[in-house]
Amino acid sequence: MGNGLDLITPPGPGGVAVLRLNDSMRKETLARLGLSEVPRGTARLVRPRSGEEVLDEGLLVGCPDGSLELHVHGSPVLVQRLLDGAAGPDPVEKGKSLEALAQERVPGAPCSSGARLLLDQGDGCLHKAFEGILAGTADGLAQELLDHWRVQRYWLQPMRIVLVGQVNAGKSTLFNLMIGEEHALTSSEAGTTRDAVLGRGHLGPWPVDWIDTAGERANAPLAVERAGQEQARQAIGGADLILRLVPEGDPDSTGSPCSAGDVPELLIPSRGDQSAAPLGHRSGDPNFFKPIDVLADPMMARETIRARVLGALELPIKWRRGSRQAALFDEAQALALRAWRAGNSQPLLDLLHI
Ligand SMILES: Nc1nc2c(ncn2[C@@H]2O[C@H](COP(=O)(O)OP(=O)(O)O)[C@@H](O)[C@H]2O)c(=O)[nH]1
Ligand SMILES: [Mg+2]
Repeated sequence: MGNGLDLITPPGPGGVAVLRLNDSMRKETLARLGLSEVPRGTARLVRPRSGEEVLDEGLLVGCPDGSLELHVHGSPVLVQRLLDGAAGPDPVEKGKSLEALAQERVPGAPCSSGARLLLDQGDGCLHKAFEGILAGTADGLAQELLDHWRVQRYWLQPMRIVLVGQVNAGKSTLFNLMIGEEHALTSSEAGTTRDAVLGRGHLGPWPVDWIDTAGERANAPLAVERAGQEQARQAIGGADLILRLVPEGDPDSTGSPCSAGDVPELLIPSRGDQSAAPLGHRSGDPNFFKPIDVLADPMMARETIRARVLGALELPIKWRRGSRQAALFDEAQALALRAWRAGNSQPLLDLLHI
């Protein structure tokens, strides 16, 4: 089998890696990575996948000569995952043990808790647990693994929170606060943030990828700003939560131009300095609290966001995992356990290559 993707930037760590799609396998490669064509001379923000897992956010570029290029972050681990993903069958089908799968994901873990979890499974903890479950000697363990997966999966795949709201709602100011550095351009000039910007932060024990988006202005005057809004809609597709900032005193700020599907949305009143009448009273919505004021009281704003986001995702404020404890590390494992509970052991047997 040929390569679906060729790396055309030098191998090794780099800011950006460029992968060219092999023309003869273009259709299969796009399908394997969960992507679709882009017209010649255009580019689109995309999230290539390996099975259920989103590998990265990058650009799919339709080059003037008709070829397609994928521009992604230049980590060697990521590039290898993309090359593997484009090459075809997933690792389970290739016959890798659970231990090997866990070990190879350690370098890509987004936090030390995730890396430790993977190291334990690399030592065989999950394998033993699955054997016990299949043998009927591990009462309650399947439920415990599933309960923990709901929470611990964010140690392996940071939660993605997209900031949306009208222009000047304070999205970029909050984004900078949550990632702890000046990153996104903030300005009172409406329409300053034109691209979706991604930054890593933490909420309690959980790594978070924050995505700052262009504001929502109907009839945005510049094509580049409209393109930014399109990026926002795409970013929402794979998000765990939409955080909508609603500036105080904004009469029609509860409209929802972004189509969110089943992604939960959290409303946070923002720019508390502007309020004449608190929005919470006006809307009658019990979910509205005192607005945050990121400039006047950043600590309180951070604390409010942490409490409300963790609450919305039903996550605990603190979480400790016992050492050498079995844990799921892939959605396919959760699916296999659910199938087992429904009376079908085959997916679980497949994971153990029995
Ligand atoms: N007083 C006050 N000003 C804010 C707050 N958040 C943002 N701003 C200001 O509002 C303007 C727009 O903020 P920005 O973050 O760029 O909004 P965005 O368009 O939603 O990204 C900037 O001048 C910010 O300094 C806040 O909580 N309080
Ligand atoms: Mg902005």
